[in-house]
Amino acid sequence: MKPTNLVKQLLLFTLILGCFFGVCSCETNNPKQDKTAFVTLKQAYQDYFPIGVAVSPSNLKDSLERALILAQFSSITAENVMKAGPIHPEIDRYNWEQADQVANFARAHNLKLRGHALIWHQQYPTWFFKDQQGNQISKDTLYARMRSHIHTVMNRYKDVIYAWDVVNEAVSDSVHKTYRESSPFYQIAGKEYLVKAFEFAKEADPEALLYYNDYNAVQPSKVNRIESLLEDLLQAGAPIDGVGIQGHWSIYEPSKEELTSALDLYSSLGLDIQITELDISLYRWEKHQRPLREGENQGFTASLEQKQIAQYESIFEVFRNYKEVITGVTFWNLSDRYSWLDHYPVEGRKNYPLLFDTILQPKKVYHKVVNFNQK
Ligand code: 9MR
Repeated sequence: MKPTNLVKQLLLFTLILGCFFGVCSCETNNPKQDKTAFVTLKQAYQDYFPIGVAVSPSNLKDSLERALILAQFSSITAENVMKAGPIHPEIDRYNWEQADQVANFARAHNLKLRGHALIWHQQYPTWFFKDQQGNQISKDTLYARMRSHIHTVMNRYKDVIYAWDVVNEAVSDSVHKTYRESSPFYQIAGKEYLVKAFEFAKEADPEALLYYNDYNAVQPSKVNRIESLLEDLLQAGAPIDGVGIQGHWSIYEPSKEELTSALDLYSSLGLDIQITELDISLYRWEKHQRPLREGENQGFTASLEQKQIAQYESIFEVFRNYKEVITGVTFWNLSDRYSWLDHYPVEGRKNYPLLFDTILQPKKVYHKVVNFNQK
């Protein structure tokens, strides 16, 4: 065995014995903590909601990451490989390989699988909106393409995907507009495309739960716009089951009050709620990409860590109180080894937004999230 493999095997062994069954990394001087230290996320929340994680095929190939996923989570979402761009690169060609790897992993290990995402103005294939001459297609052609895409993808994973993000991020970033009018879907069909997307999804798999999914979904300035969109859908009779609150939050927001009032509002519409893309950034939310500023890459300081602990404790307390309306909580990425926030909105600004550290060990905040009964 090569030394690197030996090191890997040893780490895997410690991870399995230690983190998953509680002998290594907890606050071992505290006997009270020891008693429950073996609890995993999925065990701690089994009476509340499934705990999920967004994965890539490379997570599933890495033996340590794979073990961590299996030990801690009861649900997965494909981070990228089921989006229209990767999965349907040409009009008459689907690329199933990577999406199948995620689906087969869920099938083999009996994990719940969320489908992400059927209709989105990003990561779509360029052919989707153009005819052979490169001109914009008509509304009827758009609907035919949407229908065929939605049916084909949903049919393939019907046996394993229980919930789909049917439409993603269709609300405008401007406070003056409800709909994202720059979306090619909107430009061709207006807001009716959302209703069609839900109708096609319902036809394809009447059993699947169908969600509208968005970011900043508890931010006071956006909640009302998402509410208008949802009301439009409900009024038009769209078969929507729930709303996905992405949960790309930070140590600065949201407050408990913002979170609870958004949960109250969405559930008052009769919709189910899932937290679909949770992470707690060390930095404030910014929409636009920009270069790194000097001194900005401060690392994971003790003070930031305390703020992150406080924020995770606060939001999970709310989640637990709302277990009747929240039917799933999914983290966006597995550990601080890699997060999309290492690249966005500032390329190269390392972030530490998750419960596991860069070598996949549970962080202090992990213990706070699982040992909530010990307060
Ligand atoms: O995490 C995803 C990242 O790898 C992709 O580059 C990016 C492309 O836009 O999409 C990220 O996931 C997004 C998700 O699909 C929808 N909500 C926002 C997520 C973070 O951007």
